[in-house]
Amino acid sequence: MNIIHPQAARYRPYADASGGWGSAFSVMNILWRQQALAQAPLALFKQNKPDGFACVSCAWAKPGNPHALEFCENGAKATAWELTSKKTGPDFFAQHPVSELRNWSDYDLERHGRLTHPLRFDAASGHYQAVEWEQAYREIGAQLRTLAPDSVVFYASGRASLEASFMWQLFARAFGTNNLPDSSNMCHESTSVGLQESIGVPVGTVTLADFEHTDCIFFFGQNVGSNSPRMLHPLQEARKRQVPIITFNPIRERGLERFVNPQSPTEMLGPESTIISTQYHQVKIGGDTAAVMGIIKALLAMDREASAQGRAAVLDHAFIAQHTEGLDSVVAEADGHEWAQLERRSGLDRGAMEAAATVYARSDKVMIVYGMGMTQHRHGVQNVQMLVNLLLLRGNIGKVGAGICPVRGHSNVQGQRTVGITEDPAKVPKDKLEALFGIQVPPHKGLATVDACKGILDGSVKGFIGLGGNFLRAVPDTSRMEPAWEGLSLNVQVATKLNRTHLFPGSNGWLLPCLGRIESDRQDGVEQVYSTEDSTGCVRAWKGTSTPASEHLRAEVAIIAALAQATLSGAERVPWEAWRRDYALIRAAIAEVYPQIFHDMETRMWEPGGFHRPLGAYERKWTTPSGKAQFVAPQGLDEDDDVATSPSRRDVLQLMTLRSNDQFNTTVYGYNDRFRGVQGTRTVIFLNRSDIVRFGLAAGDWVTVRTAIEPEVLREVGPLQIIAYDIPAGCAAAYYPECNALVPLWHHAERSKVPAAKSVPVTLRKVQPGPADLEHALPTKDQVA
Ligand SMILES: Nc1nc2c(c(=O)[nH]1)N[C@H]1C(S)=C(S)[C@@H](COP(=O)(O)OP(=O)(O)OC[C@H]3O[C@@H](n4cnc5c(=O)[nH]c(N)nc54)[C@H](O)[C@@H]3O)O[C@H]1N2
Ligand SMILES: Nc1nc2c(c(=O)[nH]1)N[C@H]1C(S)=C(S)[C@@H](COP(=O)(O)OP(=O)(O)OC[C@H]3O[C@@H](n4cnc5c(=O)[nH]c(N)nc54)[C@H](O)[C@@H]3O)O[C@H]1N2
Ligand SMILES: [Mo]
Repeated sequence: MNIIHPQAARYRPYADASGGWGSAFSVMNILWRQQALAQAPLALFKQNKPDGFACVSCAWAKPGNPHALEFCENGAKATAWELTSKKTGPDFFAQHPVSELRNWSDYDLERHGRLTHPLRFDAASGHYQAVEWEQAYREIGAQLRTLAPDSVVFYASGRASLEASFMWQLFARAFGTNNLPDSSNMCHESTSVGLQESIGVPVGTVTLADFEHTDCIFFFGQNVGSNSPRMLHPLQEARKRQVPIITFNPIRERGLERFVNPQSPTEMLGPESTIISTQYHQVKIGGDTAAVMGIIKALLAMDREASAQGRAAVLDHAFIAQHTEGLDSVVAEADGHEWAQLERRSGLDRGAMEAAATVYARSDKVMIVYGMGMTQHRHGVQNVQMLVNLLLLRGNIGKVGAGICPVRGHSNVQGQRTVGITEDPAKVPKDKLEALFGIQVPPHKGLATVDACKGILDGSVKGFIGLGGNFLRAVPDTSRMEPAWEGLSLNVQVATKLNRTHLFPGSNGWLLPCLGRIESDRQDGVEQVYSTEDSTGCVRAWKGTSTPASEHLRAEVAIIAALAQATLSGAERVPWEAWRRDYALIRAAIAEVYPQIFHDMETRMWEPGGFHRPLGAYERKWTTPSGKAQFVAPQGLDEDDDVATSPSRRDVLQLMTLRSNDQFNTTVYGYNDRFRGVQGTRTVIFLNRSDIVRFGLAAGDWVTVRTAIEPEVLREVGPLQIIAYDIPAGCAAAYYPECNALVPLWHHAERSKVPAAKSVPVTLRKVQPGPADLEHALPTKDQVA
């Protein structure tokens, strides 16, 4: 069953800038609703500060010299959500059987508050019941030992600290498997694959300091106002220096248009807002490869003309000759496409692409920021590589103020990969791990997210342990995954809040409640600190300060140590218990395994802003097989091979699944998407006016949405209410995770296997929602307050 609670939409285009009073009200509102006023306001002063905690929301860099209040609207919501005084304890579970909770919305499940006790699912009664920690560890360990190592999946969601993550991968490998999927498999794996091949590093090359020196910023498919709002401050500063910002996005995201700094009294009281984007190009969904090809075509034309007229070159030929390889293939592609073709594929006119090229050519230091609008496509890796191609043309990598800037999702998702969470044993220092810890790293690849899902579907995966996350709700193909998930013989979830994944416990389901990162972590009475790596490769230390939600909570490090001890034979040489008592010992081990990155970590992690991990590309040392940065020609301009086979089908729209301004992934804070003008609902679909009319529909009508590929499998979501929106014809948008049932598991990016959640071919069917549906249609007061 795909859980969806239709609610009638109220829609009024948002007239204000992002930030501003709307943002301040929204923060106050959630503090109130979550009954978080006891701890959260104080905690907010510690957020992203040297003596405080790393925001549990996004991965954007935290400056070394923070503002008095270094947080954004959505970071404050995340803090309130974690520090809520509401509890979901044993009495809650005694009252509500799991079968009943399956009818609850994501919002209702999480807003009930923090999990307080370790719980085991009791199949006979259908309820979760409280157990003692020691019993949980013992029984989980015993059950794990009965399973073949490669039939167990160790998932990590990208929040856990470097310390916990390092222990996690060691636990999995000591157990005998590389089955280490993490949330980046649904997120920036296209980046890891694409950048590694193009410039020899799997991560971005831009740091916060680059924003102070850049003279042009491109934005592709990233919604800064909702998903990394703290970045609006450096953007605003850049705009004050007249730095042009050129955006490519199918919809006009408010945060990319105008911003009022909610922490500036003069801006809050005055009429001024900062215009963020100086050019805004509403590219078609999946049209970016064509758009960038158009920019490159225009640059080549300018360069040829300059050369013919004896003027200074437009391309950086010296850089290209010394540092790169493969330009010819890209030039051939650009020459091989007519403008009309590029216009049709991108949805932009030639003038728009030339305008972007002109500003690009005028600027010495250009950076490109991008997000899920690029990576979550069938050609997600190619999209990323096209951006690198554009940067390389004028030497915009390895130069202050320039570079590539993927905006990572979770606060430590990048760091988890750095300390070994990956399914590919070739990416970890196998010899060191084996010599230091007396383990055998399995030589064969393990399962990443999509393959783990396949294993769950075909029954070969039998055990699943999740370190955070709401896996079952975040992955594609909900309607096929949920029943298959029940076939798991062991299902262990380490979590802070109840979510839908927990409601499919299988025969042995465990729910282990952990401390959040904002909470003070004391082991045997001694305060512990932890570390993370942000989106710009900066590693730094943090400390939780608030009183834990329950005395029964355990730290993630402690849970992993205990599970490992209960499961493994003890023949390996991992000092689990000593590590639990003193996290500095874990950091020492990390530094021993990865000395180049983490040497002297214990002192360097306290430097203002943290220390930056060394990156070859930053210094123009290209760790690619050729020793050069690689231009990579795209295979074609088509967004999606699945749909390209049926160009005659004009009833098919490309659907992107988006986050609202009131959610963190599958955590739904509320039902307002303020910047997009939607109030009181998430069951909407944004459509272009011509498409609405063409299909004989009207704004306000209800439709079901059906996946238009693989017709033998029915994938359908609805009813959703139509909002007429400023979105290119042929494109549609609706919310994630409600629409995940529409994404076929196999519909993922080539090579990176990131689910193509931003381009799902769909058709619409008008429906009249019946009275049963409308029972849920009126949002409760609480939801819209
Ligand atoms: N408050 C908050 N912050 C978050 C999160 C959250 O849910 N809430 N999630 C975190 C995580 S894990 C991640 S990965 C990031 C996600 O942050 P984003 O990368 O911003 O992800 P999305 O919200 O999915 O939005 C993607 C943007 O891409 C655009 N887009 C879609 N398709 C295309 C396309 O084909 N071309 C172009 N050019 N644009 C396109 C959409 O219109 C949208 O603006 O944010 C992190 N931060
Ligand atoms: N259709 C579609 N699907 C998508 C996406 C999309 O854009 N469209 N985006 C994808 C992306 S980019 C991502 S990253 C995924 C992520 O999707 P999710 O798995 O939803 O990510 P989380 O925010 O990690 O999961 C939330 C849960 O983590 C638990 N949690 C919170 N804090 C902690 C903590 O400190 N420790 C522990 N152990 N648990 C904690 C809580 O129980 C909470 O319910 O979704 C992906 N799925
Ligand atoms: Mo993500």
